[in-house]
Amino acid sequence: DWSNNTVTFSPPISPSSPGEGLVLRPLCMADFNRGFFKVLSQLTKTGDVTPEQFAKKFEHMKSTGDYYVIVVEDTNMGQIVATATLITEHKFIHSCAKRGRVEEVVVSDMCRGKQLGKLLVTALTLLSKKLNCYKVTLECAPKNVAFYQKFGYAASDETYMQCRF
Ligand code: 16G
Repeated sequence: DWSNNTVTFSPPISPSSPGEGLVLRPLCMADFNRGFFKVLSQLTKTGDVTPEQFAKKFEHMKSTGDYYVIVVEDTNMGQIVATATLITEHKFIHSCAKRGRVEEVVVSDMCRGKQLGKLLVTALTLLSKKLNCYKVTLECAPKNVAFYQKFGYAASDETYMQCRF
């Protein structure tokens, strides 16, 4: 069982079979024209990103080897319907370990109820383990805490702080 038994899928979808007419794969350049930003805009402000800006940023991310941006495409529509990213951050601590960060988990409102969020988070959490991250973390809205708990995430006694510009 690919998902390591604790998380169950019914119907039994998996990364290689995410559902009828759907495919799960890494982000590619052409996804700019498949509504990738439209999906991201359901999470937060994306700004008006040009194709050139997207290409430059994406090339940079790929060159680091630390960005695992995955998408679900509706192949009939040729549209991205969900996305999530795993980033590995390099550390000196923990014997020069890596820490995983799960970011930008979004499922299009058109595609809710298909277990896609569950699929993406399970896949990236397992990937972080495979990549030998000593921990994997995420920030989420209070209403999503119960969702992430299903995958083994727990609130820590550390406080998340930020300084916004
Ligand atoms: C959520 C996202 C985070 C994203 C942030 C954007 C998950 C698990 N968390 O916290 O990755 O960067 O929203 O919000 O998807 P912001 O625009 O207020 O920074």
